[in-house]
Formats: sequence, C-alpha cells, structure tokens
Amino acid sequence: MPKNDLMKKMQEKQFVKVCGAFDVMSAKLAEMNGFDAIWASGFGIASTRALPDAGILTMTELLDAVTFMAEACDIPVIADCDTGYGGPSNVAHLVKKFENAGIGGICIEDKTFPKQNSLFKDGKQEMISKKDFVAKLVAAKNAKKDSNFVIIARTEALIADLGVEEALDRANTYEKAGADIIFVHARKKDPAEIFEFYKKWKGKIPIMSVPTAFPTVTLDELKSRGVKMVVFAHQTTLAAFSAISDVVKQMSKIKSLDDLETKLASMDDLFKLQGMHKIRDHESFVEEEVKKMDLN
Ligand code: SPV
Ligand code: MG
Repeated sequence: MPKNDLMKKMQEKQFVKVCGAFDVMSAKLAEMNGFDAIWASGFGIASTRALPDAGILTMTELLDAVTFMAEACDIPVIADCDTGYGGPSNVAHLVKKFENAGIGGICIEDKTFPKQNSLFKDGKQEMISKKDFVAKLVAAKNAKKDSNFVIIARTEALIADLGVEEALDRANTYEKAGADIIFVHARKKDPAEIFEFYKKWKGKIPIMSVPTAFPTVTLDELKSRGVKMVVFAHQTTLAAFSAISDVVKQMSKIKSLDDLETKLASMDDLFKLQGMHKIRDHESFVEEEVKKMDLN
C-alpha cells in the first residue's frame, strides 16, 4: 500500500508534481519517473472503457480501478471522484471505502450529477449550491479516519462561467468546510482569469492546478503565482491513445513486424514493470521450503 505523504511532501517541497493515470501501468510509469503522487483520472478511466466521462461509471467501478493502482504504487494515489456519486451520505460511504483500500485521497467537484467533462466543448456545466457542496465536504471530513487522507474540493465556477468572485467565494467556503486542497478548474486558453483567482486567493490551504487548457504556462510561473500542486491530468491517456492508434494503424498494413516504424518497448521493459523476477525468486523460495519439509 502507498505511503500517504502528499500533504507532508507539499510542506517539505513547496511544490508537488502529480501525474494523471488511467490504469496501473500508467500509474507505475509515473511513479518510476519521480512524480510525487498519482491522479487517478476520471477522464482516463472512462476512456479505458470507451465510455463518456459523464458520471457513467459507478463508484465501485472507479474504486476497483483505483484500488489496483494503489496496490501497485508506493506513492499516494488520489481518486478523481467526480461529484461524489450522490449526496453527503454517499460521499461518507465513498471516503470509508477509498480510505480502506489504501487510496491517498479523493477529489470531489461542485457540479450536478451526472457531470460532464469540464473540457468538453458545449458540455453541460451546471453547479450545485454552495450549501449542498459544503454538506458533502463536511460528510467527507467526518468520514475520514486518517488525517493524512486528502480531500480536494474542486470548484467549477470558472468552467460554468460564473467568474472569479464566485470561484473565490466558493473556495473560501470550502476551505472553512474542511477541504485540504482547493482545485479551481479552468478551460480558457488565456490564463488571465485563473491568474486573477491565484492573485486574489488569500486562503491557507494549497491550490492545485490542471494546466491542460493553458499549456504554455510554465511550472515556474504557476509556482510564482502561489500554486502548490500541478496535475498533468490527461497527457498519459492522450499519449497512450496516440501511440496505440499509430502502431495498430501500421500493423493493419505491414507484411512483417520488421516493417513497424515505431520504436517499441522491449519485452524486458515490461517484465521489469511486472516484476517477473520476483516470481522466479518466489518459486525458488517455495521449492526450498518444501524440500526442507523432507516429504516422501
Ligand atoms: C480528470 O482527469 O478526469 C479531470 C480533469 O477531472 S478534467 O478532465 O479536466 O475535468
Ligand atoms: Mg474527472
């Protein structure tokens, strides 16, 4: 099970880098490349099932996918739990299940169920009231047993075009309700609005950013504007899609595998990821133990 040290890392390092993952392999690769934590992306996990990122997957389906990641990783795994799968009681149940599974924390957002992906052009972006979302946060906070379990409150005020003042009001209220981290999502290519939020934010808890919509903004710039946690939420999913599409397209046409133009990983790379050597060692160990029993 992963060590749940995300908040500690944030205090020590001032800035943490989190990588989106859609399955265990992408989570493991992120860990092997030095990320501080994993963002188990709802968008990514929905993509692996070829289902819309629109609240279609159930809570237990998400829990299954994220549990596999947490079992394989030593760094914390944060689960993107959309709107929390219902009201405060559903959120309390969710926190209990995810915490028991060794997952490092959850993110819930203040949209109506079923939510639609925030970056989906012309998607439905309706929000619930501040009061109703606070009730979910209070339920989440009261349900967690480990103080290190992270509750990220995500406001969609900018996604719903309600402006910076609404985002600030909601973020301040969510901090009071017990959130550990605030995530204000933004979809405009011009970062002026989200930068205005960062400038006006006077809260004490850390701010998280997903810069997919404004990719030219550097990490140093985010850091200088007070962001404490960057999440590259989508890129592993997008990369996997393009890499697999490319190789599959080529394989549909080639006469032999030698014609493939893509540089592939080796089988050994994957055996390493799987920990195949551990199987050999384990089998030798079991064989020795059985021998010692002197059976006839
Ligand atoms: C996700 O990774 O599923 C997120 C971020 O929630 S976004 O897709 O931008 O809504
Ligand atoms: Mg999501």
